[in-house]
Amino acid sequence: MTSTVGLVDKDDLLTILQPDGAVDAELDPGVEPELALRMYEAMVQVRVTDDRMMTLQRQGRIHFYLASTGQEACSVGAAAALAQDDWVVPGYRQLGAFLFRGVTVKGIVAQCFGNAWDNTKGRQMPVHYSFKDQNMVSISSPIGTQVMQAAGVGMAMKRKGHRKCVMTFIGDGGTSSNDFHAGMNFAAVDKAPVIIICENNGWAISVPIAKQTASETFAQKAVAYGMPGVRVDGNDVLATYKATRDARERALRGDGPTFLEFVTYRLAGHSSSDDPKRYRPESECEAFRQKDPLERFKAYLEARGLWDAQKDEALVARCREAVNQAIQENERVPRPELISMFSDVYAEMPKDLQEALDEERQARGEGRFP
Ligand SMILES: Cc1ncc(C[n+]2csc(CCOP(=O)(O)OP(=O)(O)O)c2C)c(N)n1
Ligand SMILES: [Mg+2]
Repeated sequence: MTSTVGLVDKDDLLTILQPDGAVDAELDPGVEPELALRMYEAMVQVRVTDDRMMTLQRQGRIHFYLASTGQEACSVGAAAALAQDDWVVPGYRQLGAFLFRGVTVKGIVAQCFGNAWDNTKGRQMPVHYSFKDQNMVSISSPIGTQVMQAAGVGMAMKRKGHRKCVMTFIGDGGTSSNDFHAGMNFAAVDKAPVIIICENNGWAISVPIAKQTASETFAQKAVAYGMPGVRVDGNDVLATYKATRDARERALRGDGPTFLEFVTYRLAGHSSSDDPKRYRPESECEAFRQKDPLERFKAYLEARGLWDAQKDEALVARCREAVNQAIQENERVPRPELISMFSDVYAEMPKDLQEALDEERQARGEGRFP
């Protein structure tokens, strides 16, 4: 299969899927029908979940949300290229990776409510998921830190002789952080099995990429660290899948890390606290709406005879039902037990913590938050 390494300049862009669903035969990763359908279903579930959860935030039923609308092909394509025992150090726009790796919509919604079903026990901001069973570590809010964490995980894997890899995500804005540079350097010097994906969505809240970097592309940064870089069409799920699969093969061969720039666009606001109309023209979004990753992949599935309008309608309805049911169930779940605030840190609770807990219990009556 044709090598994709070295596509780092501004005219380079690994693209496999055409807007009409046609495929570049030379680059086609040959995804089996079952996997292709799983990928599409995850992408639709992300779109529908984001839409519903954003409305929930506007209704005041959760206090924060962050969507990945327009970027679904990045997380899903990359996650589909991994094995289940690989590890992921995610950022906050990786709902697709969580769902693809088997996290349930119910678990996602619980975390956004911060209730007793939330496995982070209400200690994290909404959308800052962590699912141990899926080898997905807790999302760190300070941007860039994921790259250092992933470099460390990869270095540990190498020392333990594990034949697996770790994948991490960062935004275009995150590449200006110290941790990005330190993580890239450690991973490359150590030849650690790490895949670093930069989702270049054009913006870091209100800062455009022209003000973020003087490099012509983000992929070029890989060259300076001595690792392969690839500039990938992030709205083409076959391209994100293939680039990640190739990077994983290199990592498992012992050839070290790869840096992938997924060129995409953030169609929604940065988060529920942001209004993008204040800093960017609507026409910019329109250009990317024409490159919708879902429409493109749907056209491919239809061209392969795997999909039609009726199946699509049924899938969207199923995805809506999944999220609506998850909300209904989660809204009835109480807050985490008071004791959870004091647990998980020490094997045996120290005296001062025990006293604080007793005081809280006395002040609040029963063992729950009021
Ligand atoms: C170290 C640090 N500085 C600032 C912030 C506040 N902040 C949160 S997201 C963000 C922008 C990130 O942009 P980008 O990396 O492009 O990711 P995107 O949101 O576009 O996916 C900023 C500045 C933070 N979380 N951490
Ligand atoms: Mg960005």
